[in-house]
Amino acid sequence: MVFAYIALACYEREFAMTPEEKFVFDLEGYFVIKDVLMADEVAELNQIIDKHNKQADSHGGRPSSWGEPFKKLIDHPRIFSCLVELLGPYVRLDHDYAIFMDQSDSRGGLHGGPDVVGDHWYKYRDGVMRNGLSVMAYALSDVDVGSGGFTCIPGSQKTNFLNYVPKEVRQFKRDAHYVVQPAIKAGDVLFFTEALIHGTKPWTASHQRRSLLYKYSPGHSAWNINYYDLESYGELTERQRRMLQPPSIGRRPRVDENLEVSI
Ligand SMILES: O=C(O)CCC(=O)C(=O)O
Repeated sequence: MVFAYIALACYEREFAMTPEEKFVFDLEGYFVIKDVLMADEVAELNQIIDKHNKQADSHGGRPSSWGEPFKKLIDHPRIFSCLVELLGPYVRLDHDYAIFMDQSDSRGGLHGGPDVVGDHWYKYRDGVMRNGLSVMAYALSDVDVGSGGFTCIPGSQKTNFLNYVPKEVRQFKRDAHYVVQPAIKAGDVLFFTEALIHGTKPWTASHQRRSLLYKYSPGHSAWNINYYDLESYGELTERQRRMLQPPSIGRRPRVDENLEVSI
């Protein structure tokens, strides 16, 4: 087990954020991590959703509790180093839900932004980036430019004029050059800070949009009022156990070290 952890740590180090990814995230407030899931893994998740008729949003409960392949996404090796880099070594999973959209479905307009609620923030100091509530959104179907879905104002995590975004732009009634709807492939993960102004453009593609949103907070804070019931998850790794803890400062173990368990 100790060896397994050392091997995992070495493997994950390979996925540390590159200087270019850090540059892009600091500049734009989001970035796409390519090919986190292979085609067969995406297919497996979609099959479970179809077979068990899993529902989105609050009707469907938490995807992290939909079975082992979904539980693995909490701290998938490809995203883990980014989480520690951007939310710190006490990062916790705050809540998770799915968004499924069929053609013509719409949801809310642009929202979020720096300091809108206490938990939406982005800070940089001395080479270190930190965020409040932030999202790893796993795409389970392709999103082309123009299909709709996740939309944002790149760089707005640092805006000083949050309330100056016109209402008609926020509601997608008028296009603006500074509003972007990025393309994402099934298996990619889009990371964004909730300090970014973002929202959901109506879905125009004929296939269903499927996105799993795993939302993380620094260890000392919470956005959601409901904490995870660890007992309902069956077997968890020590790292997952730490990441599902309710928020605290005192007696909080780091998620990235001293994970050895007896052999
Ligand atoms: O992925 C999306 O459609 C946007 C999600 C969103 O608005 C949010 O996480 O607050």
